[in-house]
Amino acid sequence: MCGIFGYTGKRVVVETVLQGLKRLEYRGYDSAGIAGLHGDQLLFCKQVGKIDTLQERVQSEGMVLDLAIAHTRWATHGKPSDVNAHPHFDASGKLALVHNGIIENEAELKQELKKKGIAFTTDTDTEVIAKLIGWFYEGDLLRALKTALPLLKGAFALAMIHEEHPGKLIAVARQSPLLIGVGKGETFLSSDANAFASYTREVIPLSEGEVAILTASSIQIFNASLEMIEKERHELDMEIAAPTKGSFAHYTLKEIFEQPQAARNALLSHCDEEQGVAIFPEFRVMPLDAEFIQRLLIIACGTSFHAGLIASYSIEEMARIPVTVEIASEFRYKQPLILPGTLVVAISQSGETADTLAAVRLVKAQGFKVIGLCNVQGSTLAREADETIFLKAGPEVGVCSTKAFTSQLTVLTLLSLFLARYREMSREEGQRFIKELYQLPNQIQRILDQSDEIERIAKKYAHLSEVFFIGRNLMYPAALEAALKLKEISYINANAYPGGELKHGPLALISPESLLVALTAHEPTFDKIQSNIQEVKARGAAVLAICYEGEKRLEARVEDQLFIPRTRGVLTPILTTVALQLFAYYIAKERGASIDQPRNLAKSVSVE
Ligand code: F1P
Repeated sequence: MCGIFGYTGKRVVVETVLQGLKRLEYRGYDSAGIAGLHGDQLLFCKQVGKIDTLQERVQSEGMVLDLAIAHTRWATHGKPSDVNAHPHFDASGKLALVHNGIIENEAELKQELKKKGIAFTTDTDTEVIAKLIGWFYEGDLLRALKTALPLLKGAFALAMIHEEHPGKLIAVARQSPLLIGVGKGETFLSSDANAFASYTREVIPLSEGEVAILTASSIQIFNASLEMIEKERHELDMEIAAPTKGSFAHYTLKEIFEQPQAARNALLSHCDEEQGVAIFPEFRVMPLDAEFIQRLLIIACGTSFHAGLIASYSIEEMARIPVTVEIASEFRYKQPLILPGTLVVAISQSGETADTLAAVRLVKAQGFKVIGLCNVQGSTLAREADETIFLKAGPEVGVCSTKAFTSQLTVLTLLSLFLARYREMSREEGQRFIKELYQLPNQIQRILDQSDEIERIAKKYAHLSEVFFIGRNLMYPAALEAALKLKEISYINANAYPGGELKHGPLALISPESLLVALTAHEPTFDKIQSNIQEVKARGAAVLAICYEGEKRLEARVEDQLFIPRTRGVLTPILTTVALQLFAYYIAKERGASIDQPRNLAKSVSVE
């Protein structure tokens, strides 16, 4: 997490840097800070809170800089506070540094430095880096880095400036994203190319311990051994329209309402209606040799993991291919056994989730090819995967994933169709499937049209402190996602269980103060989930059932019902999710929560 932005060039530096930083606020928003050089003077400003507050202060102080680095923080070491906000400084106060990542051996290093008489003023691991580089500095920054960097354990990206090196931005990246934007007479540095894409399209990503020394008109890059190297420039082909909320109260609500279009975009150019098959024209080199695929391994975290879980049901049901879904942060530490014939799919909205990327590297090191499923062009996953399918959902700003999730499901359903057609599914069945897929955008719209009713029900339950979700079959992972959404944005303790598991423990928690949300729109397990509802009702809890339109069997048995259009089983999680996203949104709104930027979270989880 954390966002880094740097700039040197002819624009108004403070404004340019803060504008860039704002586009990185999704990476964390506990505190923000800026440091720069004015002549040979190092100036800085940092404080707890969001970038707007920093901007007001910087403007009121009339800060003017020749070049600058800036940071938006998601706290790892040390609580969010003015003192822990970046930049941090070496002992001389001449070096200012901002950091994204975690230094795993910060305690040992701090100890060592303290023994040498260096005093620390913050609780951060970042201050250790600054003090360490400062300790080795004798006038040559590169030389100091050569000694200091090998002592740091962990993944990190750094940007720094030094009073004795005017005109220079120094950048370092080891397994954390940091990209140089090459302009005409100006140079940018950012954790995400999107933040400078409106100024320049030419990009050099740093990686594997590389160091860069940047001026407005020159770029020098060194490998981890600090030998000068040449790096290729890439041309960005991402859209650059800055996202706005439009008439919506929150980005999250806007993004929920963008789902019909996002589904259309995900389907676009992926269906051959004539052949009743899905196609993936974006693959550059790797043919998807469906005949040879014997099993799938899906790797992801958070909401993307839930998308993978749901897909495992649809792929197994439709294509009869076994699928394993792994949480990347667990997978990478378990010495995984990957069998020949495995197609690996890594899912990540941001393409920057550190654990997912580490899992991808592990899989590739074992000689397997990886397909990335991601929303952000130019992201690390897009660069490192052998092939990438882009969701084309448009930028997702709200920290909780909404439209990207349903787009992931849509694309994964296409993958299920693709694999199924190479197995048993007939062309006619494939054609029927595509017809149903094409109805998705309108069906999603029909749920959005019920937002007033969903808000009414949400208000009724907004005071609760605990909510249970149940589902069976692929509605179980859909329940997991619904519970995650509610807890992320409303801070209600929400948990999801497979319907059959209630009796194995969770029923003990049910009381007349509980709400059970039952995901019932799955015909094969309807009777069973109905029995689960009865068991919960017998303990006095209220029940909200998510049902197919026209469902009468539950009318007299539950307090509330929300209806979704009837569709094929494997597509139902998408529709159920949209209804429950709105439910979570309106509960959070009623509780006055910070919906777009929930406490303690960030959009891109770039630390392990
Ligand atoms: C995974 C994820 C998101 C979640 C939040 C934190 O990110 O858990 O699902 O909404 O933003 O990160 P990604 O790998 O899909 O980008």
